[in-house]
Amino acid sequence: MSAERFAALWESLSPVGKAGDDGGYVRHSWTDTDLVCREWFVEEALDRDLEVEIDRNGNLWAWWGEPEQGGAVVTGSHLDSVPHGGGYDGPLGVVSGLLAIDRLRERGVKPAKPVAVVVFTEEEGSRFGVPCLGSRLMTGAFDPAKALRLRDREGFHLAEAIGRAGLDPERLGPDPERLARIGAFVELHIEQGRALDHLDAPVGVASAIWPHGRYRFDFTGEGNHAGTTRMSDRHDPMLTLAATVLATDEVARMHGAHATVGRVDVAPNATNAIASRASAWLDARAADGETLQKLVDAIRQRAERRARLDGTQVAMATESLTGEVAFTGDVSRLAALELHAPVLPTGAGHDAGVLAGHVDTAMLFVRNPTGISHAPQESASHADCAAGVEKLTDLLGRLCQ
Ligand code: HGY
Ligand code: MN
Ligand code: MN
Repeated sequence: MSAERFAALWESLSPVGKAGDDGGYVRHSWTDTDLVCREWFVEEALDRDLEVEIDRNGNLWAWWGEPEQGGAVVTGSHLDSVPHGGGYDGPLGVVSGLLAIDRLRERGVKPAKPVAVVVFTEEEGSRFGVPCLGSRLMTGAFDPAKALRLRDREGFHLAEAIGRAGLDPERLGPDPERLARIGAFVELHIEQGRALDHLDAPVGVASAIWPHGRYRFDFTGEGNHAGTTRMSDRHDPMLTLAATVLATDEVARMHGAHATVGRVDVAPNATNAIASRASAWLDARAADGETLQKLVDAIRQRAERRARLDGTQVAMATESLTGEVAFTGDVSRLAALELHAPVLPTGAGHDAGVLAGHVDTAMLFVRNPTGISHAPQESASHADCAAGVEKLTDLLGRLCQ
């Protein structure tokens, strides 16, 4: 696969959802932009004589062979992005999956098992707040009734959003039959770090995904006039929020973990009013579950201690929690042995992490020279992307024959 050939397919999708002059992408699930991305996928799949279907949770599947046969070798990823994210996180796995099918055919591979490319919906959780929602619903890892009540920042319910796309919200839920038909899942993804750059390797194999959780902190205080309220009379939730953000940074460093507050919401959010309430979302990740729990407990305790000082109240709710994923199955071992590529862990979550609990799963990473992700500066050379397609083709070829 040449870099030029990879670029040809890549550039047929890359203009979709590019937002503003920062070069970032805004591709949120079930929006018009997402529907254009989904149409792009369907067209590319039909151009390859693949059978396209949308499952009860809105995930898209493009089949080479009959799914009913079982033991399917599935690859793919997601097309949604974080707000103003990079263009490779997700789409690289989908484009590479389509090109790997082209390459398998060119190599004369006659699969003994069905092969599919999947697009999981709402992987980033950027619109409805739960990451890997499509794969979690399929595997029964998330309650469909709870999912229907999820709302985006404009108050739109998931049920309305998927209904608008023609799906029946009542059908949302576990899909054990579909899951049972998958023999192996391989997700190719841009590396969200610089390990491969440091190792001077274009492609790597995942060893593990760190456990990670998302938590919502709600701080309540006393709204009042910014100009007439004495400092000693205030109960300002912004102070408790600010102390919690600083504690997050300090505690994460002490635990050798990664913890971030990247999203806040303040009311009434007025220049001349002391906030009455504020919310902050914590993204916390650590190399093991015990460290993650200690990290989050320590942050919560620091928030509660500061709240007593400020005369405010704080409440923390867990929005999602994903345990550690170790890629130790046959498919990962095969990848590590046959692809002659370095093996490395990641702190980023993926649908592969959700499927790993049910199906023999592996992940391949493609070098990201900036190491940046979830931001417009995310990048990968098309030569490395082409190398990723070849390695993915190698692995899928071994798995489907
Ligand atoms: O947040 C993550 O780790 C993933 O990119 N959704
Ligand atoms: Mn991501
Ligand atoms: Mn991703």
